[in-house]
Amino acid sequence: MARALIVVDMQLDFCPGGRLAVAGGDEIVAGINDLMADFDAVVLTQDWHPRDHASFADNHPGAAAYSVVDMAYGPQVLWPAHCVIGTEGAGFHPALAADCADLVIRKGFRPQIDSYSAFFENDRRTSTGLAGYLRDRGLDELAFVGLAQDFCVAWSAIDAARLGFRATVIEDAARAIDLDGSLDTARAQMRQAGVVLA
Ligand code: VGL
Ligand code: ZN
Repeated sequence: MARALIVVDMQLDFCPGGRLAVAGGDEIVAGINDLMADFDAVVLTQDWHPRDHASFADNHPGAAAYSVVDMAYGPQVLWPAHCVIGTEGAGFHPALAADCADLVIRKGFRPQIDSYSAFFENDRRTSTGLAGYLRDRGLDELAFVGLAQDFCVAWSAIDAARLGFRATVIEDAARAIDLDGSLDTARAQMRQAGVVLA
């Protein structure tokens, strides 16, 4: 039984002052750093979008940020442009102990598909390769922290549970966007999928 800490999207654009800021996003950095020592492995995810990414409202003339459109793979929230490849906002929060990570997994780099989950892109089929990495290393118990609890953290934890990993979300070390009750919905869906909320 080996345990991995999966640190989701602790990037400047998701912290106060960033382009898709999550309230209190920077408050959890120190706690996440402290948690790292308790795990056999640390994986960071990094939201990593080309400028022409289909999840950006800017790339849909006339569409408002936070509206929902139908993509080939289903409904997609349109976000303000964020985590553009190579920009400062796509970088990790400078206080995050990113040097302690064994693996950094980037997601959302295909222009036409968003990727909330650390395991699958939003078409639910295109794999990021993370499950194979974890299985090869015998990491079967996963704890999720980071941003945002109701999107990337939740989708990652639900996929983990469905893939047969033991999945926990450490809620003290996560913060949510909370769009139209999305945090309550995500918490219910996580419980339903067998994710432990700690
Ligand atoms: C996220 C929206 C768009 C997240 C990423 O990290 O939760 N949310 N891209
Ligand atoms: Zn994104």
